[in-house]
Amino acid sequence: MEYNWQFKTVLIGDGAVGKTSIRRNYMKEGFKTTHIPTIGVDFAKKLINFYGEIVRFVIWDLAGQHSFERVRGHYYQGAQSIVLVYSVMDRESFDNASKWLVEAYRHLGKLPPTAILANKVDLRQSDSDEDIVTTMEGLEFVDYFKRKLAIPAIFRETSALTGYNINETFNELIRMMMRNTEDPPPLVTRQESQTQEETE
Ligand SMILES: Nc1nc2c(ncn2[C@@H]2O[C@H](COP(=O)(O)OP(=O)(O)O)[C@@H](O)[C@H]2O)c(=O)[nH]1
Ligand SMILES: [Mg+2]
Repeated sequence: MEYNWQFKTVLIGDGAVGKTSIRRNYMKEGFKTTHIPTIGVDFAKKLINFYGEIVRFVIWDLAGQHSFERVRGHYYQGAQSIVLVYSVMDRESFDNASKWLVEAYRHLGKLPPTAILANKVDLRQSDSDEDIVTTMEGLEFVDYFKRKLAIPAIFRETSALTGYNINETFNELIRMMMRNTEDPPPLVTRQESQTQEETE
């Protein structure tokens, strides 16, 4: 099948924050996942009918953090967007978020459109005693980062368990990548109510 857009996005963030779960929730049926053992990466691809535009969307996902040291160059190469995930239940993963952005910057130079996701918000109510990362902290971090690096970034609180904000995030990211592409094909905007998905 023909497509007029091709986008690669990379998932980054500490282990166990929910990167793979987010990818799985978004991709559901229709996506084909391929494991590349030599570089420790799963990549999943899908053709998406995005308001009449056919998009080949590829998401790279580390299969086990340990192999990352060897592959980071490959991993980042050609990424048109970044999804940085931390868990609101794991403060260390939030504290490490800026390190991940610095690393992405080192490999990509100017950063592409970036989604910063505060995941596992479904667990927030249940453990009120814990040191849970607040919405305000997330917003402040993303504001600071946007001002400092002048890149298009969005902040969303998500749950890979319930699917909260998952489709919305990737739709917004595709929109940002389209806007960020030089000499894009003409974008036909149909009614912005629904995204249809098709298998490759
Ligand atoms: N309650 C809840 N659990 C989640 C969520 N996202 C991931 N998990 C769980 O957290 C663990 C790590 O998730 P995984 O996707 O493997 O994290 P990764 O290492 O970042 O890819 C798994 O047990 C998931 O089921 C979420 O949004 N809510
Ligand atoms: Mg994973």
